[in-house]
Amino acid sequence: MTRIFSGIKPTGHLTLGNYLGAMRRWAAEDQHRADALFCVVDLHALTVDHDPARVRRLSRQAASLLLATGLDPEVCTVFVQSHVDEHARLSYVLECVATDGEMRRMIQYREKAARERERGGSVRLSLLTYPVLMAADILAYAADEVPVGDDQAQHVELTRDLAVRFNQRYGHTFTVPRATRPAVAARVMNLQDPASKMGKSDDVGPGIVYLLDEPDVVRRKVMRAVTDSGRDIVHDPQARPGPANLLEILAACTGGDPVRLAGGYTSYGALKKDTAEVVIEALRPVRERHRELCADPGRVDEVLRRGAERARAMARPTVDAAYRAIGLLPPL
Ligand code: AQP
Repeated sequence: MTRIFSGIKPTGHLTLGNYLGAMRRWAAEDQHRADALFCVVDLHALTVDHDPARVRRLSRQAASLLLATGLDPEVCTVFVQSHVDEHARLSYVLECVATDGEMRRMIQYREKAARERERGGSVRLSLLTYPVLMAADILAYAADEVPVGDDQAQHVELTRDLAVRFNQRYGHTFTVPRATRPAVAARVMNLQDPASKMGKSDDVGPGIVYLLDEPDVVRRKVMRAVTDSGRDIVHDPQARPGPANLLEILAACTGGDPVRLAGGYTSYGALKKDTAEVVIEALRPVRERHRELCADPGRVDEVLRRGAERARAMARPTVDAAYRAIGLLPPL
């Protein structure tokens, strides 16, 4: 059976980008067609300046939201990365296969490191090595597929390279995974700055729709989205990123095609109004289920406890095999 792994980083409140680019597909399709694992990758949240209490809080919230989007713990495995030691164990071994040049070429590293430096902060070493830990997350489970948004495609490519290199040098150990992306909304853009991705750790609040935003907040944010002075409405992400972003969001929420949808509008006002309403409807059940789960925290704890147990049992044989293959003496 196909094995799927994907994760979500508790670095901020989850956004419409996370939902349309990744989470929605995990719940609607991936968990039903494969042996799927979904992980709150909390170790990755330590790669930038962080508040420990906030990371803990956001990790719980991310786990609840994963369940609220429809992941069924009877069907798939939902867990927290730091609860399974195999991720960190394998990451070190993969660091012995990766090169520092490879790490420095990663776009997310370059962008985030530049942002940290601009703020006058220092860049954590873990930010540089984060893609190796992500490779470990994936390879530990022998995942065949990694459903992600566009921004993570380069990291999955690196994971493939590391798996192939390890297998060639030390003998076949890892499954070589491939990234899968959604047909639309693979990169939801910031509504106030459609040249930038809608990222959860960005500070530009009005351009980011959060999964737990109240309907009137969603409506206000979408109605204020930056468009352009063009008269016609077309889907052209390069030349017309603002309208294209709205069309992608509308298409993702309605199952339509952004190019065809563009033909049905003659004003930005109508496009924004329809987009706001479909987003509100798409998020409504998620917010409702999340509220129910908040009232029953023991349920989420139990899901995460069982998930970690299952994940540990799946990861251990592969990680042990990697330790043996690379030349480490098994425990005596
Ligand atoms: N704007 C987006 N459009 C489409 N997909 C997106 N994803 C994130 N933002 C968008 C996808 O969501 C999954 C989980 O993302 P992550 O938690 O690993 O964080 P990220 O990719 O680094 O995205 P963020 O939300 O922007 O986090 P920060 O700001 O903390 O770096 C992934 O599959 C991602 O592709």
